Amino acid sequence: MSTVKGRLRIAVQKSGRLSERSLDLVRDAGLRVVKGTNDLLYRIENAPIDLLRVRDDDIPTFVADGVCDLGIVGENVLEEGRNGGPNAEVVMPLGFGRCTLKIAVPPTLDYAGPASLQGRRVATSYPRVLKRWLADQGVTAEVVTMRGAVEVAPRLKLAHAICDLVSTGATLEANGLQARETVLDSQAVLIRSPVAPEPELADLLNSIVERMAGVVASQGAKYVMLNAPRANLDRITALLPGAGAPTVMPLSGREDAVAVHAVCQEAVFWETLEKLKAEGASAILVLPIEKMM
Ligand code: PRT
Ligand code: ZN
Repeated sequence: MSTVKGRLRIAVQKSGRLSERSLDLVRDAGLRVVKGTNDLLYRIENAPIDLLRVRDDDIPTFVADGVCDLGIVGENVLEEGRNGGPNAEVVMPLGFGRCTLKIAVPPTLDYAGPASLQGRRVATSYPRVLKRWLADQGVTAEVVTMRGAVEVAPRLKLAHAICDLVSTGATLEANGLQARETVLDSQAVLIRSPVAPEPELADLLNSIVERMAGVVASQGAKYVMLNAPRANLDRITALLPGAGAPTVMPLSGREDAVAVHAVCQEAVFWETLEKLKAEGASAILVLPIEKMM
């Protein structure tokens, strides 16, 4: 596959856990996605960009080789793809697709730390990441590579332990396995090719990256407006989570109170509102933020 002249390419997972959220991010960055005749390629209607829809395992290589300019993939897949060749650069974490690569063992294995894996067999779909971790721990174990259904390996006596992705932990529990070590914390990341795009496309590429950064930054962020008694202003602004310098404005006809507007970078919970009220804040409004730059 080679690059198409005059068009940028973004690699996204075709179908799987990251597909929906990846498309949402592309759309939220203002790109209008139209399905092509070909399932592999979606076109962007309002910019010279194509979305290449592939298996997630292929995304790091496509981006590293410059076949795609950007890609959205799990850190776990990116780390597994590292092979000493050219690498895609991580632009930023995207806040979705969170999971943890963990070592899990059946209760029959007496586990007292990584040394308990010495000389044992460990099944995984992430052999490279696991081998690096075992080496860091100074443990020699046999790594059994499985494409899927890793969690059944101990029951089938294929392995003594597993190293697999966990999100809720339900799969481990259903298979009677206990998580013992964290090998890697992962989430979806935006990656960028080390190969520069055609010069005419460089500005477009940077603007897409910037817009995506804006979308990610505004996720979970809220705009908070409230009225505060002057006397408690410091205590009230201290309660606003992740707010930089809030805007403080006079309220007409009221000497004792001011209006406070703030962008809160973190979630605003009911508990926070209750504490604000207890400090005398009133007319509290919490609004979603659509875009931020
Ligand atoms: O077809 P393609 O190769 O593109 O997809 P895939 O089957 O390789 O991957 P997919 O779609 O299952 O996952 C894509 C990415 O989502 C992964 O690479 C991770 O970055 C991320 N992700 C987040 C997860 C999970 N959460 C997750 N829970 N990927 C897999 N799982 C599996 C895990 O392997 C285990 O079997 O879910 C099970 C455990 O889930 P819990 O909730 O029971 O703990
Ligand atoms: Zn995959």
